[in-house]
Amino acid sequence: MAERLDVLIVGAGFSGMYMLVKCRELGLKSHVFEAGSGVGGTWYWNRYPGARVDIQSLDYCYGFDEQLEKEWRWSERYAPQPELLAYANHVADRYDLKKDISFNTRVTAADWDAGADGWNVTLDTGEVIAARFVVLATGCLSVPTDVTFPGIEDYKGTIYRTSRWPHDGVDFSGQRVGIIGTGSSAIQSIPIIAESAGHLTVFQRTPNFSMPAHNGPIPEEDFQEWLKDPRAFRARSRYTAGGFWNDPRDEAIAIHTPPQEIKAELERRWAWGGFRILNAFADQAIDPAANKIISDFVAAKIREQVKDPKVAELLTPKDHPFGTKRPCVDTGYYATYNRDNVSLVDLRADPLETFTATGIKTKHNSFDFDAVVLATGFDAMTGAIERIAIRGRTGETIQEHWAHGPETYLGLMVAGFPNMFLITGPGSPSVLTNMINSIEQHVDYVTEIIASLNGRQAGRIEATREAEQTWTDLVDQSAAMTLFPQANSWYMGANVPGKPRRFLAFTGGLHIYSDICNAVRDKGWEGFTIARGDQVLHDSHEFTSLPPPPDNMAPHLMEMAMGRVAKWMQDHGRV
Ligand code: NA7
Repeated sequence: MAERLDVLIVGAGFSGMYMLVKCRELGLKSHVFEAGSGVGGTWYWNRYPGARVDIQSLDYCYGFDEQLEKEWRWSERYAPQPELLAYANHVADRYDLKKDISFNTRVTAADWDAGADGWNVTLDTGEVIAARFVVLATGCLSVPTDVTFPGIEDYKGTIYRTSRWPHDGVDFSGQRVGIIGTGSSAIQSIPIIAESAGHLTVFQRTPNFSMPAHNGPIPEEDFQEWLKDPRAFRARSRYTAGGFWNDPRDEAIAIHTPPQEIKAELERRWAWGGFRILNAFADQAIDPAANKIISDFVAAKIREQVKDPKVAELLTPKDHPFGTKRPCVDTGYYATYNRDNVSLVDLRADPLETFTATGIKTKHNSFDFDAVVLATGFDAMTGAIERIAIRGRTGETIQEHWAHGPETYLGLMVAGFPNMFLITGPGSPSVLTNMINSIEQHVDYVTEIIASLNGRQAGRIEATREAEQTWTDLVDQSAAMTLFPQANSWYMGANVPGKPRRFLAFTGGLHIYSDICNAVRDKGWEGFTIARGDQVLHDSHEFTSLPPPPDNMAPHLMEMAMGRVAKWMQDHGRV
């Protein structure tokens, strides 16, 4: 590729594909590099049995083209991985995207070239490509953690990772199978593996909360309702905290609600299924007393589903408030422990000591397995970005810049790294939301930035350090006012040894975040420096575009829930 690109996009998941669509609209010369052999990102890699989306499919799909929306019909409320991958390929073919994607190609480095106002990007083929803009559409949960276990190299059976599942599937019929981990990937795959395995042994270090999906075909009346006005449906779900319609009750306070009313509301949401229970009460994510009410309700539901009280107790989370680790959405998870061919090992009481040639030895037991599944999670949010050797304008690397945890402006740009955009990066709402709505918001916004630069013949844009620090402080303080930091979660970087602890997402919600981004734009891109060569065209150091609190906010919630943003604004003299 001899000619310099306008935009080099890393990753052909939902972010990278939509970025390519938008770049073409602007007439930009753009190209995508993708490590996998196909499009789809998360849905390309995670092919484990039972893999499916945990946001409803009518929400979890692109909304940028009404025709695309109307021509695709999801088979289930929560689409399975093969269908999501088919959808990704449908989109790629419909917009003829693959001709501008290089597959099986990994980006290994990116170096800022000051003389050219652009990047030199190195591929694993050794080729170096010049590009004016780099868009890191690298995914939030795309790099598995490097978890390893003593003796694993001696094990003679087969090891599978949920996040790198064989493309032609795995037949566990009659086999003795072990699985390590009880996060979402394990909770989705355990019921399916148990159906065919001779015996399945689950190694659990920490139990998670999980809610039933009540999956099945999309009820016809829901689909007809959606069909009446998909635009309105989309607009409504985009302008919510989570980027999907979840029946939010912003003024209902659990600690002020009579117990029978709480129970009725939680039962209603449990019967509906999935994440609906996350929005039952406005104080549940911020007040420990309110959260305990919800945690106790879900714990009782776990006990109802598991026949053996000892197993039920082991499966009940006690170390973190409900919702502070991403809860799971399952189909038959807890009932699977009622099967004769499934057993649970509590690694807290019986720690894993080593793999052996034939299986796993714990402190008190040893197990023989034909296969072991590792469902041990991801180096979230920063993992994929930090695995690229990115060197910015001052010679600083991204790892150096993020030595104390990621710092970004709006989760979109990093000071010292001009013309480099992150899609759903750390410091944006990202993993706390429906990723597709967040992706579309980010990509649309990046496109606006590029169009604006082109309109004024500018060569580059960079977040200022002041704006980055203010935004990072807001992200930190917003998280600190919730219960999220109380969990040792991947949201906090706690699952990767040595990773700095910092809450990785903006807790203010996608709606507030979008308002902030729009205000930044309307103030002429505040917090950014825009330049051409040595000439500075625009220099707005401070970030001030904080929104007023929502109108319907109850006064006593001002320091709670969304009001934490308002509180931060007051503390910083910005209102
Ligand atoms: P998660 O949610 O990070 O789960 C990983 C699981 O693996 C979790 O139960 C961990 O226990 C366990 N784990 C990790 N390392 C070990 C070791 N060394 N020993 C025993 N157990 C271990 O990843 P998932 O892939 O399930 O889900 C990721 C997201 O994808 C999910 O939230 C959805 O958004 C979709 P721990 O809790 O650390 O004690």
